Amino acid sequence: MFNVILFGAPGSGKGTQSQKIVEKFQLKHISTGDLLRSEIATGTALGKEAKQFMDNGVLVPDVVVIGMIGKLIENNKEAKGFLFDGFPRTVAQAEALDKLLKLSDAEIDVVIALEVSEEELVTRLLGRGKTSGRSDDADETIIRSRIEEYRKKTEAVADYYKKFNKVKSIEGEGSVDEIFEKLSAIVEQYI
Ligand code: B4P
Repeated sequence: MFNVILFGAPGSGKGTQSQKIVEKFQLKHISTGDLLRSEIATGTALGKEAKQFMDNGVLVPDVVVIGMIGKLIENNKEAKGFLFDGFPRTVAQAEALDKLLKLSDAEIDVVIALEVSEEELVTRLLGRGKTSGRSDDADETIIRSRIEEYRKKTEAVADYYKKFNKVKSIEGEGSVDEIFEKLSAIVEQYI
């Protein structure tokens, strides 16, 4: 089993590149952002709780997100591998993920970090906000809060995996295809 985390700030291209990578390498895509938005769209209790956090640009509590992931890994044991997109976002989530994978005798093989400047992140997210209908993309103040959450809580996740020598960083600015080529070259070293 091959497991990869696509890591980066909000708007760094995780969702965009994940779709291409899972298609090329036949991995199971796990995006906590997509899962939470689907809970909101169907009006579940979990979705109602998550919405309050997401609309304010802050992270959803670890316990909510970790519970969701546990079920998914359990239900997809036959997968060739997982691509985690937007998860883990805190060190507690990273530690929980390691434990969950260990139950299947698996581990994270590589964390690929997309490096993008803050101004480019804001430009991209405001651009997406014009058409996506996502309330967290519509307002620059909320976008800046999300980036601050990333600096305060999520950057430490890269440090956690650096201790195990699992992080590869790539420049996340340039065309979608150029970045995809760089990402694919890294994944090919492991598959
Ligand atoms: P997510 O859904 O994970 O989304 P994201 O970080 O905003 O964006 P992503 O990085 O995937 O977007 P992309 O660049 O592809 O999170 C949303 C919220 O959910 C969080 O704020 C949080 O509240 C909650 N949440 C999710 N996971 C959680 C967790 N584990 N724990 C707690 N809370 C959690 O796309 C951005 C734009 O850039 C697009 O318009 C795209 O077209 C464009 N773009 C992409 N690549 C480009 C390129 N190379 N050049 C130009 N534009 C590009």
